[in-house]
Amino acid sequence: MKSPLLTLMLCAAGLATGGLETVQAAAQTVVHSAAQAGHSMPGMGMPGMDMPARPAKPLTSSLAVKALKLVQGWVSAAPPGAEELSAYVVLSNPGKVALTLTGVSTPTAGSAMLMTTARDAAGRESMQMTAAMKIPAGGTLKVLPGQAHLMLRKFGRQPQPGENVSVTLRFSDGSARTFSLPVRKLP
Ligand SMILES: [Cu+2]
Repeated sequence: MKSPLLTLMLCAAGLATGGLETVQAAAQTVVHSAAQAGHSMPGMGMPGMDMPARPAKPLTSSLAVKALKLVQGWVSAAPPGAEELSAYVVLSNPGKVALTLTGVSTPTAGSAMLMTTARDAAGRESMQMTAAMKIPAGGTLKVLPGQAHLMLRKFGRQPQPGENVSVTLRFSDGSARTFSLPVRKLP
């Protein structure tokens, strides 16, 4: 693990092919037992991983963050009983200043985190929590299936297809932007 913040997560697909070997050394290994639509992380008690449901401070956006464009964004509907949902966004940054996404929160879920996804040569998928995602000046950040996701956990009531989820993204310049993302069923 590169940082104590990073927690290696392994999907069920990886387990089926013996993927556990690759993560034995990780202090905090979490098994994703559900399909891609929703992650189930039984017994997940990792202090410090969770973000508060609502930011403590009023939200303000810098000009650079205000200029960000949401190219696309949605929340993947999960099967009944799933404890987690993935949200996806594509953000383009028309400005001359690079921005860094540092956090996510939503009133819909008790906690949320940024995660990257990687697939190894054997096709095993693993996920890692990450503290930052860069949006280059004049560039685009793609938080899309197979690359990354915003993981939302701890629902009072699971959001359903057709509903919208308000998702607040926070940035390293202290700014935040809130987007309303539709809940979509997986194809
Ligand atoms: Cu995940």
